Amino acid sequence: MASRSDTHSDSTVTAQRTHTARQAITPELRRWIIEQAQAGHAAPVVLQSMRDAGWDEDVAADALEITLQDHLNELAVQQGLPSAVPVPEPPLDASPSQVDCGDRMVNVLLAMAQPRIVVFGNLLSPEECDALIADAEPRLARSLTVATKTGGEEVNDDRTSDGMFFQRGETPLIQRIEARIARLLNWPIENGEGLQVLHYRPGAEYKPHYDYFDPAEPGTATIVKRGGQRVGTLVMYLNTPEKGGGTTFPDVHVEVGPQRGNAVFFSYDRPHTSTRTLHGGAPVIAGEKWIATKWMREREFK
Ligand code: PD2
Ligand code: ZN
Repeated sequence: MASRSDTHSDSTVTAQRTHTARQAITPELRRWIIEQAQAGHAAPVVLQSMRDAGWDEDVAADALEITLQDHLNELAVQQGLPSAVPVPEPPLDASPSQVDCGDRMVNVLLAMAQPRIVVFGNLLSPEECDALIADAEPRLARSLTVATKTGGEEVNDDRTSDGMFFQRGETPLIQRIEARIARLLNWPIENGEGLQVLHYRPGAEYKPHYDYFDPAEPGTATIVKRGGQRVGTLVMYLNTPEKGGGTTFPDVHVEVGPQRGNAVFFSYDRPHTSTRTLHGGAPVIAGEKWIATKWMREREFK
């Protein structure tokens, strides 16, 4: 495959290819692909058959992926799961070591498919981390979480940190970071909630939880009127705690070590445990921990 260096042309090419693939998926092709999968033929074998029949490799791969994903989604919905929706996604198709975010090259340190987790290095400079902490510190209060029972906010014993929210675009620094994140994750700035800064002291933690709003809770309908569901989370580490304070994903036994300037991203295409995005902030054992979190919604968060 051609190597591509610019992220804008990268996403344009991907979008065109996906469009071509969607157009090419006739009902007959769709039926044939599903039959191949049901007969136990692995994706590379099916792809080779399509190439032998004259298909362009990229378009065939996209058609295969789209068809199988749509089919899996239909099966999931038939079983009562909420429907899958588009999610933020960094441009990692060509396995780049870095993503050009306009004003900064961000390193890709780890990428996991299921659950979708990507760890980034060098997202924020040390000066940006220090400035976020300094701007947030005078405004900290005991953290509240969204109360899905009522749609309001509440103090939560599972989250023993202090926190505050910046308004979206509140300062030039926040604007710069939000624009960088939008490029990194291919997701509109307008769909992001305001940046939240959290401070954990020794012993403080954030017990495992999901970031989406539980559709079974009575307050969720009110919460999602503003921007829809949450579909992605970016946790940015503003300092390096001495011991403890990792971000854990208990379903897959993964722990991300907090390092100043780095970040962990994860997405969830339906508000359901099948996304395996249960995650928590492990207790800080020594030192303190500062993070900034950007949650992304389906639509504009006004
Ligand atoms: O502090 C963390 O690592 C953490 C863990 C779980 C942050 C969040 N969730 C969050 O901000 O949603
Ligand atoms: Zn969380």
